[in-house]
Amino acid sequence: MSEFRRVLIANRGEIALRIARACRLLGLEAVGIYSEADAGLPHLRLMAQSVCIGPTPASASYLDSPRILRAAKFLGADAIHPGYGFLSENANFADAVVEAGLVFIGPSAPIMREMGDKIAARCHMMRSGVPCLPGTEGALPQGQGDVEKIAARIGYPVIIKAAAGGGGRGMRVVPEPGALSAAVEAAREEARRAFGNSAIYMERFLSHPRHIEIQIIADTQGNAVWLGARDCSVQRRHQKLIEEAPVIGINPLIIAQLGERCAHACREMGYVGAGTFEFLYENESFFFIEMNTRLQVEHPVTEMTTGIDIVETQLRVALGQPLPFTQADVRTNGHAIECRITAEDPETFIPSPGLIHRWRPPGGPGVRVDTHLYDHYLVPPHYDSLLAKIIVHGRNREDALARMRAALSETQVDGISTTLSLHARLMNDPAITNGCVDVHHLERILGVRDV
Ligand code: MV4
Repeated sequence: MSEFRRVLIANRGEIALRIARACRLLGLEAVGIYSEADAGLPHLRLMAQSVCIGPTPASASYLDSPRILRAAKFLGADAIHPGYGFLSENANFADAVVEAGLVFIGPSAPIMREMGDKIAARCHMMRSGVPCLPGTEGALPQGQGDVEKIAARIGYPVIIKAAAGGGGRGMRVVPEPGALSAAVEAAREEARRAFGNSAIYMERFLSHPRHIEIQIIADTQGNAVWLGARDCSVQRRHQKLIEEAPVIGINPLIIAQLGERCAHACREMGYVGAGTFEFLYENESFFFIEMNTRLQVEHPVTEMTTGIDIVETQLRVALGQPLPFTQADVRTNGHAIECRITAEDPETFIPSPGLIHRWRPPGGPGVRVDTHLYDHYLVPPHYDSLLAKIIVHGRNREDALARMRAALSETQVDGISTTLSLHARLMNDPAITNGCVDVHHLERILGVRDV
């Protein structure tokens, strides 16, 4: 029923290569698509076959669902892996894939749709026993009096978020009652314009949280396990720069309890595939904010600490195989850190596409590089600026930091600006080396404000 042999990888860059490798590992054929800007990329050599699906803009290529489905038919694919970004969390795409008689490598479309609606996701988690912030039960009602009562019950400061938002889009902090009605009206209007859905909700605002997330994976037999937690607090404008596993400075028993609740929620909803529960952590408490129904950029730190190949496991569960491990088999070993090297100015973060004359990746014990780069690679200006993920694993956090410093100092990207030098600086930042920074730390040390 869910058997497949040929997987269309509906993505580009490092993650397309990562998924192609996992396909090969399992004896599956990977087939690829590329836009005009990406013609001739070497990762396509790992594909049994690939086709150009359209012009450079993502809207006419990597985001064009009908074109991707036509390419899948043409290439004889019987499954589609969406990677991250692009169509990976688009429930209508997942529906269309299944409608076309193909396997979508991810959870079912209804679950994607429910988790994509941040109000529905929050309500679902409250019912499942996953801790949530004090806030609205469902959508914020229309009446001004009701809204004021709700905010007073939650307690100021509050934050207003769009149901169709997520990832930091469409949020508004309200510090005191006098600012409430204007913020609610503005948030509704903005949500309607940006997402075509004016539904908004309200939560207690946390001013200095850490961003902690739990990786889960589940099969079609009703097994779900959590694979540890990651700390992704080092970010700027909702773009993560550094991620690590395990999480330090929080009682592992509390994290295990949280992980169990996430796995339980997955069993309850019949979740299949990889997923991530995102939490804010402040004053010794965890609060659910969002669930991601896709493979994430930072999955390697979990792979390095658990020894589990998450992409291989995604393919296995999509094939209908049971998880090849139980919760008791999952142990975390040592410490892993990932630095995202992007084609951006290390101070202004202005994108810096262009020709890379020379690419010298780092190596050595405990060093992994996930990248699609090669000498003379031309970074196109049209897509996200991720060039390479440098991931290190060490016996402990100190050891991992030392390995990352060495790996960064060895890495060479000539021809364009990259964030390599910023990462080298961050690996010597006392707050980061001590650990436990909050989500505003990076902007604080860079001297700018977000939110
Ligand atoms: C919050 C918050 C404080 N309080 N919610 C931003 C991304 C989106 N996933 C949720 N976000 C936040 N939600 C409450 N109730 C602060 C943030 C936030 C943030 C969260 C995670 C990682 C980085 C962040 C940067 C700024 C704000």
